Formats: sequence, structure tokens, C-alpha cells
Amino acid sequence: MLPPTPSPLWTLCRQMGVDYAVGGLPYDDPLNGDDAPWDYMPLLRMKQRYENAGFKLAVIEARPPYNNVKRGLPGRDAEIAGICTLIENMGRLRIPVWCYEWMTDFNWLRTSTSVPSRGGSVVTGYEHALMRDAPPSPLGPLSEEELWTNLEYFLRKVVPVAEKWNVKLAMHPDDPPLSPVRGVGRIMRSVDNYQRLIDLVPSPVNGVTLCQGNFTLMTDDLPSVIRHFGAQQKVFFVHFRDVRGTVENFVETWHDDGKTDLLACMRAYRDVGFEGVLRPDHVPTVEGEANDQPAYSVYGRLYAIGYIRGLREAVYA
Ligand SMILES: [Mn+2]
Repeated sequence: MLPPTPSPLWTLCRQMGVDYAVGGLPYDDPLNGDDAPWDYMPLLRMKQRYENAGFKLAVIEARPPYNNVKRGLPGRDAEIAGICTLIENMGRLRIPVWCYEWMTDFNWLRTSTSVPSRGGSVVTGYEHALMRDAPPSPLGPLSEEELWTNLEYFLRKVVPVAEKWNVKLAMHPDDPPLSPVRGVGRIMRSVDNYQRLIDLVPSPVNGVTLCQGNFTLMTDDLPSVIRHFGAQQKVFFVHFRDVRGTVENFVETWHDDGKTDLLACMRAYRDVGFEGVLRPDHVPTVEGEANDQPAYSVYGRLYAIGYIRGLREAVYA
């Protein structure tokens, strides 16, 4: 994930041999005028920024506002129209994958961003027991069945646009993958529910962001899950990371220190012919870094990129 404002991380990634960028949305475009960040001209200029720095823009991993869509509230059709505009413009600009999610009211959730890890590095963690007395979402409770109904409504409108413009819709899991949280249901939290998503509106563009940190909390055998969705050509994008613990109590880890056999995962991607983009996702904050962007520090990412390149060479050599 390279935020669209150029930074030393851009240069470091080129130096690490990274060729593809996972981008955001151009909220920083100086010429936005009346354009929304998902309109054509800001997106075009953002793509040019990545390309002029040496990256091919492979994925957009940012979303226009769409909480009303997830909740099924008035205003949802206007939000869906914005998403359809984004997808059409991604198609016009040949940006092939959109990473979205179905987490309502709040996004990824941690109970700590300061868990001590190896050698004084710092990672994030989640302990569900600490959430038992958390206040409910101010927007009120929301059931899983309502989330499924609203998801189907969304997909019936968006999938035809994505098919027309050849943009893949890659659903990221709920993080953490459990339900409910603060009274709000979460449905993208199991292998069976992912299959239900795929079968809900069957289409070559309806698929998965295989965020390993979450999927490995849904199964004891992540490589077989990669094969399950890979065999259906549904793995569009990968977040390559790891955790230790259970869904109700876990910490993130260094790539070489988690509960998952990452070499076996890499073999599974090779075996299913995965040809998309894979990014490190969350990493530790290390010595010399402020923990002001937990899980997205710079130096931790450099280690992760080197580790992933090594695994890739081991598997594809
Ligand atoms: Mn992820």
C-alpha cells in the first residue's frame, strides 16, 4: 500500500525492486476543483504519479464513503453511484482490481497498538474480552442477515458495471473476523461465508482479497483455503501477513514469527496459478520509528518485502 502522496517510502520501494503499487484515492489532488477523488481526472493524475515514479498501479485499496450502503439506509443509491463512477473510471484507466470490505461503522479494530514484540519492536493486537463492555455503535445494532441483504443489493448494482469495465471486486475480510462487535454484525469472517459471497451473485469479477492475517484465524490450514478459492479463480489480491493466537485473542507478528507456514502459502499461490498482486500488509514498528502509523511503518515493510521476495524465489525458482 503506497498512499498517493509521494514519500521516501516510494523511493525505498523502488530500491527494494517493487514494480506494482497498491494505491489509495487522490484526496490530495491539487486540481480537484469540483471533482470527487473517484472522478476521471484526479484518478488519471494519480495513476500518472505512480507511473512517473516507476510503478504500475495494480489495485486501488480505498473506498468512497458507503456506510449507508452497508446499513441499507437512505442515501445508499447515491453512494453506490459514486462507487460505480470509480469502477468505470478504473476500467477506463486499466486499473484492474478494487479492494473493498463490508465492515460497518468502523474499520479494522485493535485493542492495542503497542504490544511488545521481538527485540522491542511493537505490533498491534486484539483481545475480545476487553470489548465486552464497550459501548454499542451509535448507529444501533445491525444483524448479519441485514448485512447479507444489503450486500446482495449492492452487488446486483455494482457487478454489472464491474463486468462491463473489467474491474475485479476483491472483498477484504472483517478484521478481526468475528461477530458481532459493539452490536454490529460482521459477515466476511469465515470460509463458508466467503463461498456464500461468491455464490450470491456469480460473476468472474466477484472475488476475494485473501488477507492472510484474517483468513488464518478462520482455519487451521490456510494453504488449503488458498487452493479452495484459487481453484475457482477467485483470489484477486493478497495481503501477505501473519498473526499468533486465536480470533478472540491475537497479536500480529513479524513475517517469520507467526502461526502460519508462509512458504506453504506461497506454494499454494503458485499451484493455483495466482497472477495478481501481493502486498505485505501489516508490519511491526521497529527501532527508530515513531509508532504513529501502527502496522504501516516504513522499515518493518522493508524487511517484509525482502522476506516475501525470498519466499517467492524459493517457490518459483
Ligand atoms: Mn488486510
